[in-house]
Amino acid sequence: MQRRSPASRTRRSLLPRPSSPRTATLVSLDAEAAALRELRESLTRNPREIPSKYFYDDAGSDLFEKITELEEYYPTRTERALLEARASAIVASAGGSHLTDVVELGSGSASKTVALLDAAMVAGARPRYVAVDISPRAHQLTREILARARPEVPVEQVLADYTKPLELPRKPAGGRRLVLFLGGTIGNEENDSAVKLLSRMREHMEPDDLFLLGANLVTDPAVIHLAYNDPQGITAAFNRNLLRNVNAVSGSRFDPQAFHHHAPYVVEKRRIEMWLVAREEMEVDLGWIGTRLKLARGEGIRTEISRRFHRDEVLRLVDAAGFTPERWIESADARFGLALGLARGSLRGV
Ligand code: SAH
Ligand code: AVI
Repeated sequence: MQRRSPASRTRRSLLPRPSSPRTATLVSLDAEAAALRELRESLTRNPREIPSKYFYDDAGSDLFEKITELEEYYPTRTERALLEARASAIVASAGGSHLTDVVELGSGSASKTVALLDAAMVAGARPRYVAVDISPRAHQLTREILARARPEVPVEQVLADYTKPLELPRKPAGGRRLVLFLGGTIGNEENDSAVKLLSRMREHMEPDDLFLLGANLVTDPAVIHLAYNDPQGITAAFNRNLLRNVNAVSGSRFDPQAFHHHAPYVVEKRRIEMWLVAREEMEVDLGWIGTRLKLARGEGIRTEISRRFHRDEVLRLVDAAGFTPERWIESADARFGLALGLARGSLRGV
């Protein structure tokens, strides 16, 4: 239970104190004010929520990388294998030697993207890679991975929240752009915001540029459940760490250990829901969010949805966002799919 009033602290800056060993994932002072409003609004919603982008402070990005290496977490290796097997076909659809620009949203460490950059170079293209991510740590991992693996590829990094209006480096004239949204991250959005997000991506593309979307597919509920309930507790640590980031961003005083990780697969909604559930009744000082949060024992805060799709749902999303579905690539175990969409001239379907 946290009871110190925010008034007893000096509110000099919303940025973490210089001595703080943690990095809050905020981009600007405007973003700080917006984050406090967003947290207040989401924490007072029914059910209470914290947006999943708050997972990704430095520690959260490192924990996510650990998750991707877990035996139980199948999506990353499944998508990696698909990308490696089909990279040259994807690059051919994206313009082959005319491909000048690979842009990735929520790029993380970008370790899977290397296969596509390689295929582009084999096709005779010399693409620039533009990585967009909210996490400075993810960008650092990308720099390390690409400097080691493909030092010849020029890399530009955009530290930004892709749910907000986004400025990207201009596409080189006359070239083709390939936009990537991988990892199944689209499944972290409800339908309306998924279409909105993909439509925003379409705005950064010209007709005939290619969009590649990775999506988790409906499969055995037990397999899905285990992927978010690993016995090592890495996903639980990732979930609780979100509260540390929220504390750093907002001056709130959540005690992560006072919550347990709860991640059921909700069959009828075809999605994992990640929750942090209060072990005891508590009242949390929300710092600069400007209020206190009362939670009953057993009351939860939802931190993420992770949807599983049927192929046609993915293709409908792609179409609704202004892309003509061009190709569908699915893993042999039917757990993961890649949809390729060509940017349409008119935005039919939006
Ligand atoms: N695409 C990578 C990483 C997936 S994890 C992969 O497939 O492994 C999700 C990534 O998206 C994280 O790196 C996180 O920092 C980033 N992210 C989440 N929400 C974001 C947002 N609103 N804006 C920008 N990046 C975001
Ligand atoms: C980034 N996103 C696609 C991951 C997922 O599986 O929904 C985040 C994650 N949450 C728990 N484990 C991984």
